[in-house]
Parts: sequence; C-alpha cells; structure tokens
Amino acid sequence: MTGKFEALSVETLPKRLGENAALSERIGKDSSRWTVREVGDGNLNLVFIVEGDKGAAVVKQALPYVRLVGDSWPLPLKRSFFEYHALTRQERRAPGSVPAIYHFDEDQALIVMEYLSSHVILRRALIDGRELPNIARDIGLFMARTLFRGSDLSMVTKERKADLALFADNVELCDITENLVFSDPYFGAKMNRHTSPQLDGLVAELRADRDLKVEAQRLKHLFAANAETLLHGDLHSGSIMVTDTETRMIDPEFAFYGPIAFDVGMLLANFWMAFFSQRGHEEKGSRDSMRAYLLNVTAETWAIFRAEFSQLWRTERTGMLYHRSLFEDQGDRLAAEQALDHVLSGIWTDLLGFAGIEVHRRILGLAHNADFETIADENLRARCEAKALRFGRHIAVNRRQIHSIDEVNNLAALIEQESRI
Ligand code: SR1
Ligand code: MG
Repeated sequence: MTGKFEALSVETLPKRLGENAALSERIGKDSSRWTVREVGDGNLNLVFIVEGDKGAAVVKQALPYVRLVGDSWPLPLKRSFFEYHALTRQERRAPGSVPAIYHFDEDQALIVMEYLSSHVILRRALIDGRELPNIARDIGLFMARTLFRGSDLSMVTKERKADLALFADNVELCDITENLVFSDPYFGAKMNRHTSPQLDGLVAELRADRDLKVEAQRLKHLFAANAETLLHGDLHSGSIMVTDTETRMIDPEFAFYGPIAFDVGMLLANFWMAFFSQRGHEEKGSRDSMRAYLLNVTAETWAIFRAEFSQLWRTERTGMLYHRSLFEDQGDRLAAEQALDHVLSGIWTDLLGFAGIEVHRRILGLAHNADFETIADENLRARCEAKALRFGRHIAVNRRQIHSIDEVNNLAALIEQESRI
C-alpha cells in the first residue's frame, strides 16, 4: 500500500492492508476475519490493534495534524519516518527494549509493529499504584545504552554526522518541544491551561519569576544547540509499556540530536510527578508505600544509568571524543575516570533543569499528565500540582547547587509533607 496518503479507519484497514505480507503473515491471511480496534490515546496519532486467526499486530499511523488539537494545527507525516529510524537504532543499541518492527510505509506514514498484549502504559500502572520491580533497571539501561551509543563517544563520527543530518529534519516536532516545554508555560500562551482558580496565584508568581524564566531559556538554548546524541525526545511514562517484569520504550517520533540530559531529566520528572500525584489517588487507602517506591525508582534509575554509562565509557569509548590515545593508551586510566566524572556531573546538573521544566509544562501548558488529570477533586488536584510546581522551580533554578539524588528526593518528601498550597 503506497501512493497518496490516506488516513486508515477501522473499516478500511483490512481492505487496504489485506495484501500486506508483513501483516498477514503475522495475523492470518484472511483479512475478512480480522478485527480492528483504534486505541490511540496519545496526542498525535492513530493506533490500531489488528487481530486475526494467527495473531495480532499494531498499526500506527501519523495524521497530517495534531490529533489533540485538530486540523487547525498541521503536522508533517514525516514524523513517522523519524520514529521508524529511531526505533531501528534503539533496537540495535539496546536490544529488546522496543517493540519489534514488521513493516514501514513512508507514503502512508505507518509502522506495523509488535502488539504488546500483556503490557500497559507505565503511567497508568503508576496511577493504579503498581510497584513494578524492574523499571528502574530497564529504563536506566535503555537510556545509558541508547544515549551513549548514539553519540560521538561511541560512533564513527562520519556516521554520527550523517545521523545528525538525517534527524535534523525533524524540525516541526522539535518546534513543539521548544515552544510547549521551554516557553509557553512561562507566559500566557494561547493553548495553556491550568487548574483554576486554585493555582492562579502560584502561576502568576512563576511567570513573574525572573530566575526561573532565564533558567528555562538557558535550558532551551542547551536543548537546541547541544547536538550530543540521538534522543528518544519524548521519554515520559506515557511512552513506556510494562508488565510486572518487562519494559518497552515506544513512540520515539520526537527523536533528534540533543543533550543526553534531556531524556534522563524528562523521564525522572515523570516519576516525580507520579510521586506528587499519589495523594490524589488514595481513595482505596494510603499510598505511602507507593510514594517511597517512586522515590526509590528515581534513585535507582539514576544509579543504573550512571553505572551502565560508566561501564560503556570504559569498554566502548570508540568515538572521537575523549579518545583512548590520550588516556588509557598512555597508561592514564585516572584521567579517563576524571573526564567521565566531569561528563556525568554535567548530565546531572542539566537533567535537574530539564526535569523541573518538564514538571511545569505538564501542569501549566497544553499537554497535561493523566497522573494529575485523573484526580477529580479539583482542590486536591491543585494541592498536588502546586507541590510539584514548587519542586520543579527549585530543582531548575538551584540545579548547580544540588549534588545528589538523595538531596532531590529529600526535598520532594519535604514538600509533599507540607499542607499549604
Ligand atoms: C501537541 S503534542 C503535545 C505533547 O504530546 C507529545 O507526547 C509530546 O510530549 C508533546 O509535547
Ligand atoms: Mg508520544
């Protein structure tokens, strides 16, 4: 199925993809027996689950506009191309961490991929209070492997530069992040919304906060100018699918070359938001244990990331940066360790900034998180959001003075215990 783009529907999919060998071999050749459900609950795309006699698959198709807003906001179909190419690189760099890809049709902006039938979206699991034992390890490893191996620390520089050029064309999705994440939350942008009137005072305070605004723009500058590695680009808990024991990363359509700290910061921010939202999900009992679990997950994710990144630094540093000829080959392993400390401490400082900004945009901007949105009592929701906003401000503005994840988690616990807005 190639040719002029046409959006699929539940009704047209079996006919239009019935001849597609990649799909029919997986799920059964008789497309009249296929059942199709549209399950896309993200902001941008169509997602179909297609089931046949033999099995099931997912068909994800981009739309020429932002689904959340409608056709008044056009968005190029080529994001599907970037998603496909990011997925193939992530699979190579962190095997088993993404769904298997069966087919890609560039004209129709569609990807046919593995149906993760037992998995649910991580955000949903955290709202439900599920304490998943492996997410810190799995996500920490994924981030270290993809972010290290997509950079000039590892790649042949000619190949990295070719990839940099390839993904540099993902302009419109970067533009979404540049505006929605780094700028819109800090002024009265048209599409913004927040829990009102409860948060009005705090929102005005944050928008008048000179230090915060400057920091957000410094982070935007870093995001736009530091083409360090191939990012997932939208690594939040809605882009991760889990079972009790398995974790897969999905949806890298925002992939492009940016700072390592961006993916890590965005991810940790989503754990901290899950933490602050727990108070709003206590209908069936206390979430004390879930809160402790979530802080532990942030600490463990960062520890695993650091350990794996360090291991790759010592064993796979084959790129042109910090070349071994200057360090190990001269018997100077200590200098290589010193350089590693320097790189990791830069990632740490910047990830705190990106995390703080991500928290703000999910409460003040266009795209909110179900963690807070599903709290029906608006006063309770506002109390949870206010705590997260104050936490986000603190870690973004004071990031250079914060030296450990325990310090951040102690602050989160302290803010959580306060009762005032
Ligand atoms: C208009 S798109 C809004 C958000 O949805 C995506 O998942 C990204 O996070 C983006 O910022
Ligand atoms: Mg997405």
